[in-house]
Amino acid sequence: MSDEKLKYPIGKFAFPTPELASQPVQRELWISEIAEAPVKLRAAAAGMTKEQLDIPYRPGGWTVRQVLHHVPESHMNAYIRFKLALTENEPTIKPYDEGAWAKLGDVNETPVETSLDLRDSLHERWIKLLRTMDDAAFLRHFVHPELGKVRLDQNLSLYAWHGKHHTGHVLSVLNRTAQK
Ligand code: NI
Repeated sequence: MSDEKLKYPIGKFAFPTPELASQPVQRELWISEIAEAPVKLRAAAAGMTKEQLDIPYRPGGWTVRQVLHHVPESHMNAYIRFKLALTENEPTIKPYDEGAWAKLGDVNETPVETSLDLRDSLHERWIKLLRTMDDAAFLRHFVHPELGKVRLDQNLSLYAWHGKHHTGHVLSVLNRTAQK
């Protein structure tokens, strides 16, 4: 399998146009994908052995264990960005070094089950928030220091992709190790 396919199992992310992102049907699809994502990742990770959890999803990449801890870390930041954009005028958000976070001590010390549970709770709150947002709320935005203005409906699309992206990494390790 090519390194590109290992790195981007469902393809690279591209922000949708503002026109597409503002369509309620499209938004609802992304919200549904975010709602279903924790169950899908949990299913992919279920029954993985300790050895499989320590396999990198690509040469030089994170291990499955690091991926499983990364997803709620990323989505906690995303949730906070949504709340900031909903409560402040064009807040500038704080990027974080996800690679450095993945190397901090808790990632090796914490059972992956804890991060799967954390994500369940987080997505429960996040989905409740998303389902209370009206059309105008989805047009609010935050400022990312590197990306510039990011509208919430377009950001929604990013996280619908992000969940599937990392589930793809776990499935790819499962498939490769099953063949051996
Ligand atoms: Ni990620």
